[in-house]
Amino acid sequence: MDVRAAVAVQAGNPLEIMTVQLDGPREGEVLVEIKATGICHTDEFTLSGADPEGLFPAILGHEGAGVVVDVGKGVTSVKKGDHVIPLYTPECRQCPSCLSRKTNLCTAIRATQGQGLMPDGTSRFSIGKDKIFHFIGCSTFSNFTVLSEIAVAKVNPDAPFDKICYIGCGVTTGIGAVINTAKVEQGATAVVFGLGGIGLNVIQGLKLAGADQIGGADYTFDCTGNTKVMRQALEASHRGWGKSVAIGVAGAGQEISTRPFQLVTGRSWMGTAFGGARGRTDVPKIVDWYMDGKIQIDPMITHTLKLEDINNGFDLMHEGKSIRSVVVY
Ligand code: 022
Ligand code: ZN
Repeated sequence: MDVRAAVAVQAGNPLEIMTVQLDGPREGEVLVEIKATGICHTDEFTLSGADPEGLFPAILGHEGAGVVVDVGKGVTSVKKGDHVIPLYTPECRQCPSCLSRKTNLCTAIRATQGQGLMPDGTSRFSIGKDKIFHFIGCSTFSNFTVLSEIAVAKVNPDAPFDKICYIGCGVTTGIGAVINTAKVEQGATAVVFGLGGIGLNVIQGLKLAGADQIGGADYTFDCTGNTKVMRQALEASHRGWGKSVAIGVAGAGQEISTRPFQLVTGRSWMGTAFGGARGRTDVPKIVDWYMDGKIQIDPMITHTLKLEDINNGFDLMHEGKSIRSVVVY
């Protein structure tokens, strides 16, 4: 079928809005009509060419929400009409990582996902004879995309797509880092470095966790991806028990450092991907928290754009003028 997509043709160039071909879902896959997608710094990082694993041409985007319109053979967990959020961290519930209960980093389709391909080693997107790569198993900068069944979370159908798409990355990453990774307790104090689309969600996670004061330092969170800030965050955490969580994605080949003294005096340095959230289990709960008014999303969505204007969303991010831009199809 023909679909409309913003294609990352070449590193460093703006996205090109075009019609591309999408094959239907194969075994274990679902076809999803994407209704809205956020624009995240990780899309920008890949588009810029700074990510050595970035593949081109590709359809970027990983913060989406939409409706299942077709399912491949053997798909049982979702059906046509279900509302879903794509997951760049899937949850198969069968691999050693999922069974360990100690990590959210499912390995079931990790290898092909990193190669921009579906689990059978092929791409569903093409222009004529040329294949276009998928991006971290999502490719939400297209009005339709094919996803692995284990990489979709079925969510409350009453929830608005243009808000809950943000739960596909920033909201879950920020709140999850507090609840799942740091395990912040009532009355704790915390410092958050970097108050963008993720840092603000760390703050609302801290509120949920009952943190006493966002300004002390039992827990610190880096939401910048800057390795100097990561060091400051560790060293700003409390002697004896401080925990510092790296959330920001640093450039390829960068290293972090501190004096071992900082660690032997009881500080812990940790990191998190997708807030330690188990996608199919935790994402629907976060959507319900939003619908129940337990968390906020609307005030952080500063701009809403059409697909044709997606490059303006990247400009707003560069200029520091947006927290989140959302493309509505
Ligand atoms: C997305 N991220 C941050 C903001 N938007 C983000 C954060 C962390 C990762 C990916 C994206 C991440 C951390 C650790 C890993 N990834 C490796 C996980 C693993 O090896 O199992 C990561 C993920 C997916 C991909 C690459 C790196 C990919 O599909 N290419 C989760
Ligand atoms: Zn993201």
